[in-house]
Amino acid sequence: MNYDEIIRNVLNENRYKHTLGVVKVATELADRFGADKEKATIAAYLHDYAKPLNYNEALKVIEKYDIILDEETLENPELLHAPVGMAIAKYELGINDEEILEAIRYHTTGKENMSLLTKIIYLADLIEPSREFDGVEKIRKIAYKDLDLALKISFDNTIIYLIKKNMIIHSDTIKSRNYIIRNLTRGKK
Ligand code: DGI
Ligand code: FE
Ligand code: FE
Repeated sequence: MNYDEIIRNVLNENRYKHTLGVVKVATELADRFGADKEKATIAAYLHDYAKPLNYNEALKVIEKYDIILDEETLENPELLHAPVGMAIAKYELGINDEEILEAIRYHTTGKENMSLLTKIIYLADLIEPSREFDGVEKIRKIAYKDLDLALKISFDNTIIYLIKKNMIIHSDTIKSRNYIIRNLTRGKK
């Protein structure tokens, strides 16, 4: 399947450019940390497939494929595109690799015990070259050396951002951070 062509037809120019950046960084990180480069490429291409859908369109996909979601995801249109993207990848594009599906499903919040591929897609999404936010340079540098430390800083950043905006923090975001912190302290002992 030509994922580049699929995505170019689905996303607007900016979102397509973002996606190419995610593909680039995800393959670099896969190289660096020994993940499957082909899976990283496919997950990176497809991760924001559902981004252009509005809330009702997204909900329709969820209902059509009987995807069961928690309330925190359902009440937040920003979060919905990740599980919807997973459903479209699985049921409409025929992706049946569980690792790729997990990486798409959890690319926005992270999850407890993320696979290597999920960590790579989460970080690539955040640090691809067109991303600009305070602290992105620092995460960029650390990501190529220490994935877990880069993730910890990313979760901190996102949670601080959400608090400042008075937004609900998804429990997966909290759980991912807790899990990573346990891992990091264990590594130091
Ligand atoms: O789709 P992208 O823009 O490439 O990036 P993304 O899938 O990481 O989505 C980013 C948005 O998701 C951003 O506005 C912050 C938001 N977000 C991430 N974690 C949480 C969250 N929003 C809420 N409410 N709760 C979270 O835990
Ligand atoms: Fe996204
Ligand atoms: Fe993205």
